Order: sequence, then structure tokens, then C-alpha cells
Amino acid sequence: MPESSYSGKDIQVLEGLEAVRKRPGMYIGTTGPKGLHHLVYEVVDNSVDEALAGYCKNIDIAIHQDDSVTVTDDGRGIPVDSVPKYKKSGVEVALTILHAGGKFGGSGYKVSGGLHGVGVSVVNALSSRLEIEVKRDGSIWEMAFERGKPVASLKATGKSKATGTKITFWADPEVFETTEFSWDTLASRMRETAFLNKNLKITLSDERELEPRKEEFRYAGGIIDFVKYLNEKKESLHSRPIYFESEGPEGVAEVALQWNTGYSETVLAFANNINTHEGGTHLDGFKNALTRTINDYARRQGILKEKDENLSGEDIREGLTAVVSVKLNEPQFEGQTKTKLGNTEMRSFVQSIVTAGLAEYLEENPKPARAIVSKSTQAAKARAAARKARELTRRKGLLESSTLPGKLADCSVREAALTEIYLVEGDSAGGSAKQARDRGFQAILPLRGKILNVEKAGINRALSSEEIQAMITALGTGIQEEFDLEQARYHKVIIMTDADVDGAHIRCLILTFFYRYMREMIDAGYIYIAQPPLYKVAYGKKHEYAYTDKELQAALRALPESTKYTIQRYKGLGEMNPEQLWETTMDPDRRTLLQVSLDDAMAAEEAFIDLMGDQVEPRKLFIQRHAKSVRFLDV
Ligand code: 0RA
Repeated sequence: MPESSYSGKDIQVLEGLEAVRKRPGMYIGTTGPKGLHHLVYEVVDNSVDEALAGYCKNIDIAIHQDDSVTVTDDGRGIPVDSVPKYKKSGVEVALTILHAGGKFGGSGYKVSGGLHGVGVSVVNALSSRLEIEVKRDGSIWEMAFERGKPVASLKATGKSKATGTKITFWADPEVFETTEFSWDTLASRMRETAFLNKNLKITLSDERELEPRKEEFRYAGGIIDFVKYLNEKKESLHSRPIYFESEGPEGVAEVALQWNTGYSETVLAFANNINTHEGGTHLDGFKNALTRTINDYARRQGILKEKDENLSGEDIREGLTAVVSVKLNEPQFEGQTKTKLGNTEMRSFVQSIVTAGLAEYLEENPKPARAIVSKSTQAAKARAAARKARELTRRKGLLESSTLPGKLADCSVREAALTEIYLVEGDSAGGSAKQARDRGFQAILPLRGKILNVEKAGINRALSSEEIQAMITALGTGIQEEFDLEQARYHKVIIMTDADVDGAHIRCLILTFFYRYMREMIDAGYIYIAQPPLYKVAYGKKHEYAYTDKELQAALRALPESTKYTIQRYKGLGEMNPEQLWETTMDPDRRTLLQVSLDDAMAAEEAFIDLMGDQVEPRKLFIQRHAKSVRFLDV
């Protein structure tokens, strides 16, 4: 091969991956834990594409002791022969050229959009090392890379009749803030992927614990099982989820839905396995069809009289759990976070499937049909009553920020973009925080004890809770239909609770409140969690704080030998004096804040149901699993 042309292409390739290393955020969003986990999703999504194309049935993910991760699938294997355009093996092209994956991949529905679909080359670029093994064409092939560059060429190392791809990568500590993967994060994502791909078996294992952990996700019912899972701890209105599916030139659409006796709406929409948080045409089609069909049925049955107004979509979706999943060839993702489906053909496609399917279901199942309509009419009545109650409280000024809650220690700066409010567990920690804060831009609102679980209470009760009223008035935005982000009085809302089980409960309760009443605050990135330290290590005249067990170990190791030290374990915020609280948790220059994402809020809600529900078993399991973070349980 003439050297000039080869090296020319080589440079181009390196520039591509070099660009990824220079600006990782452009490709994976962040270099925090979220970006780290995207590496796994990216590799798994490629395996899922093989499954969508009908060639892969099993995907295994293993987290190893050194924080490396292996993803193995039994798909066709990445092609090993030379790609003419690049004069390199398919394996090398896939791993070193940006966006190459799709270019020489087959047709069919592909996972792509949002932050995904950037290709495994991005994972390679951001890994200190990556090893690949492909079984294909009767042989086993191997190759390795370091920081995106090949360190060995593709070689056949053995024979095999099987096919598949196995990728092991070590996330680069030079790139990522942390290289520690979270079991919970990966497990919930893998569960979701398995729900969305009927019968695909995904196994997740973790070799980091003394007792290795392993969980298998495989659902013969697909999104029907997803809906059952979401409704598991709720009382459903009809025994089996309603399900429709259809395939047309537009693609495939599947819908599963089941009402429960609760008050909240959980409607998840996916396009090519991507959670379309911002909705889009498929979701619009679903909602339109649902509202219309239920109203038609209620009128035909004489439940709604001629003079009655139609039931609103919100009334109909109270207590509804639904999953809408579409797969299409050329998805268009729009919106702020590229999670809004834009393909117009999907609106009428989903709408017609749901209209036909639901009308038939209602005709054939009169008992559930009546229960569903009756739930909607009750919701409509309650909503009218709540509106009245809200108008009443508003007239009294209770939800207006013109009468700020007495417990609020407000800040003096008025420019919302510059200010923050700490929601603090307990009056005593609230008192310390008030002394510690910078009163210029930091406001403090102490919350007493367990705030009301808005998941279990209707809006009327929620609005009569003093703590909830205090939060609403302090934040200034109003709630639900009347929510207005522009009115937010602070652009950072920081939840600060003790590092114990009660603190975790309270955090979950507050997140559930935001999730149900002010979801846009989460979308806007205004909600944060404070990170108080777990330990203080004192030696000589100095001291250091440790925020995790790992940090504590590191701090102790760093001490010169035979240095005397003491370790203080903080059980609650109350054990810190104002000065300590300031330097560890509130000083913008020294603190760490966790920004809450919609996924976190959903996970919190789930954890919260486990913890607060009436069943003992999930609570026990949760506490065992999270033994690390609830180590003060019985101290
Ligand atoms: C390109 C083309 C083909 C498969 C793949 C890539 C592929 C990529 C990954 C990544 C992880 N697992 C994978 N499995 C397959 C199609 C090959 C053919 O036509 O035989």
C-alpha cells in the first residue's frame, strides 16, 4: 500500500477520535456518571440492533472488578473482511471511524437518536483500553486498542462455528470523573431494554462484590410485562393490560395500557427503544385516540348525557399506566434533548390502531369499560372541586409568593438566575443552614419531618399540607396546569437531607412532589441534591472530609505512616456546626451538587414505593441492596 495515501487516511481517522477525546461532552453529553453509563448503552444498543434485525437473542453484560465492562452478543459479528473505502477490516472501521456503524450495517430498525447512535468508535475513543473478539466465518478474531488507537491488528486466534461480538472496555479515568458503574442504573436500563424487545434475553452480572450478583431480564410479554411491572404495587382497575400492535409501511407500533386506582399518570413513549421524554407524534396519536374513544363510548352508553361536557384527556389518564413503543426506519428526533419524535405519519398510524383496538376492547369487556369510564368521571369531578379549592386558596393568597411562608429565610438578591434555595430536613439543621448561608443569594426553607406523599393523596389534601404550601409559595411557579417556569424565584433548588434512611425517604418524597407537580423544574435542570460529607478525618491540627467510603480509604492511605487520626462519622446534618456545613456542603466553591434528571426522579419514585409501600418484602430487599447508603440504619 502506498504510504502517502494510507497515512493520509490514518490522520483523518485519528483526528476523528481525537475530536471525541477533546470534546467528549459533544458525543456523550457529560463526563460524569451519566456519560460513563452511556458507554455501556452505546455498545449494548449495537447488539440490540442485531436483535432488531433478527440475528441476536442473547446479550450479556459483565461489570468486572477493575471497573471494565464486557458486552457479549450472539449476533452476526462485526464483519472482519476489508472495507474497500478504508482498506481496513470492518472491525477496525467500526471502532475507529465516527458514525461508521450504520454506514455498512444492514437495513432494518435501528436504535439511533438522542445521545446514542454515535457508534462504538466513541466508546473506543473514550476508553483507556478496548478489546474485541468476533466470532464469524468459522473463526475467532481478536483486536485491541488503547485510547482509540489499534495496538494489534485483527488476527484469527481460533476456530468457532458460532457467531457474535464481545467487547471489553476500560473507561478512561483521564476522561471520566468516575469510572465506577452503578448496578441500579445499568439494571434498570437493561430491564427497560428487555421489556421493549420481547424475548430478548439480557443478563447483567457484577463481579465487584464479594458475592457476585447476576440478574436475567427476559420478558415473553414485552411491553405488556412492562405495564404490569409499573403497576405491580398498585391496585389495578382491570386484571390484564390492554394491548394492541400493528405493522404497516410506517413501521411497527405497540401499545399496552392498564388503569390503576391511583391518581397519577404514567405514560411512557419510545421510538426505536429510545425513551422519547419530550413525547412527539406517537404519543399525540395515542392521547387523541384515547380521549376520543372513551368519550364516544361514554356517550353511546348514556354515561355522558347530551348536556354534559366531554371528559378531558387528563381526567381519562388519571391512574393510567401505558407504554407506547414504535419502531420505524428513519426516526426524526427533535426537541431540546432530541427526545421528541417528529415523524408525522406516526400520529395517524398510532391513532388508528388505538381507536380501533380500544373501541373493540370496550365493547367486548363491559365491566372494565364501565370501571374506566367511572374513574374518569370521578376524576373530572375531583378536578373541578380542586380547581375551586385552588381558587379559594389563591384568593386567600395562600399559594401566591406575595405572602411568603414564615419559615423561609429568603435571600436579598432578586435575580432568580443567581439565587438558590435549600430545602432542609428538620428545623435544627435548618437553623444551622440559616447561620451558615450567604444571605445574599442563598435562601433556606426548613421542612419538618416527612412531607406528605403526593403519590397517595389527591390534590386537595396535598394543597392543605403546610409543608407543601410552603414549598409552592416559596418557589413561586404554581403547579401543574398553572405552572410557569418564568415565575421561578430561584434557579437552583437544593434538597439537603441527612445521610440516613429517613433522609433518603424525605429526599424521595420531595422528588416525588417535583415529579408530580413541577416536572418542568426537573426538565429545566433546576433541582439538585446536596452532598454532605460522611466522615471527617482529623490529624494534627488539620482535617479533611470524605464524601464516600472510597474517599475515606484514600484519605487514610494518604496519611504519613504512624500519624494519629480520628474519624468522625456524620449521621445527620445536625452534627455539623454552621461553619462546617458551609465549607462542606453549601459553599459554591467547595461543595458538590448532584443535578437531578428525570430518570433519577422516576427511580426515586420507584425506590420510594418500595420503601413506603405496605409490603414488607420490597422494603427489606431495598435496604439490603442499598446497605451501603443506609449503613446508619441501626446505629
Ligand atoms: C456492521 C454490519 C453488520 C453487523 C454489525 C456491524 C454488528 C455490530 C455490532 C456491535 C456489537 N455487536 C454487533 N454485532 C454486529 C452486519 C453483518 C452482516 O451483514 O453479516
